[in-house]
Amino acid sequence: MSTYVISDIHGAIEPFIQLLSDIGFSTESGEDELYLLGDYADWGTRSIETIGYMMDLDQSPRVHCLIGNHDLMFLQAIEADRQMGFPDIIWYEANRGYKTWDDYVRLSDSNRKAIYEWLLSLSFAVDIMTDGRLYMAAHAYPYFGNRGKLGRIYTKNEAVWHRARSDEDPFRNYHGRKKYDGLIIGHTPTSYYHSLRAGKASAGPNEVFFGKKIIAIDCGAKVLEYPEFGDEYYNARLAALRLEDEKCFYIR
Ligand SMILES: [Mn+2]
Repeated sequence: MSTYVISDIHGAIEPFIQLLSDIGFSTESGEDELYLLGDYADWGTRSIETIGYMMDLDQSPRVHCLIGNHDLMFLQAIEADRQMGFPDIIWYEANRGYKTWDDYVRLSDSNRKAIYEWLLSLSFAVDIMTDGRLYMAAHAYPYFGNRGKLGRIYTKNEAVWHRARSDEDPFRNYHGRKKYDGLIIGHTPTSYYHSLRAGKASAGPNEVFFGKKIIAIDCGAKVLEYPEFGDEYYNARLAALRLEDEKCFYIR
């Protein structure tokens, strides 16, 4: 049994399906587990299709979907639209959600309701135990719900938005009983962490980043449809990390 983690698909549905094929993950057979750390939507033009695909995958008990900041913004736009008759314009302007929203409003009422309920159902963090190691996976930062003695409050907002530092122990303020070996996150492209470690101003490689307590896996797939981003575009990839042997699989 293997455990795979993928994050920040951002509408890149074709590379994602190819990556699943490359790692041999299927909901039809096998016993591997797949953790998806959020940001299914925005940037890529096939975001609604991507969300639909994730909703199907998520039917499997071996697939575990978390929420990202883009999925949360999408959810908040849906809720604003329901309450006020229009979505949050800031979400539109700043976060490349135009196409997601345009496609969403064209869906049938039942499909819109299904997306809304699926987004609402997503978790902010999950524990992953494998080979005697305990990880927490979240889109950006730990979240513990209301359980345990936390020492300080970890918020849902931080769980999807907060940028973990490459050298920090994100569990330093957690005083619960569990002993976490590491936090696995997406959200921040790994080139950022590699360039910080190298002390360079230019971007580092789009490779999975292994820090002391964090493992970052977002290899920048959000710009796969944007050649105008230059090097960022040419280096953009989608990564799958296999936890048991820390082998990384890449596709673009
Ligand atoms: Mn994100």
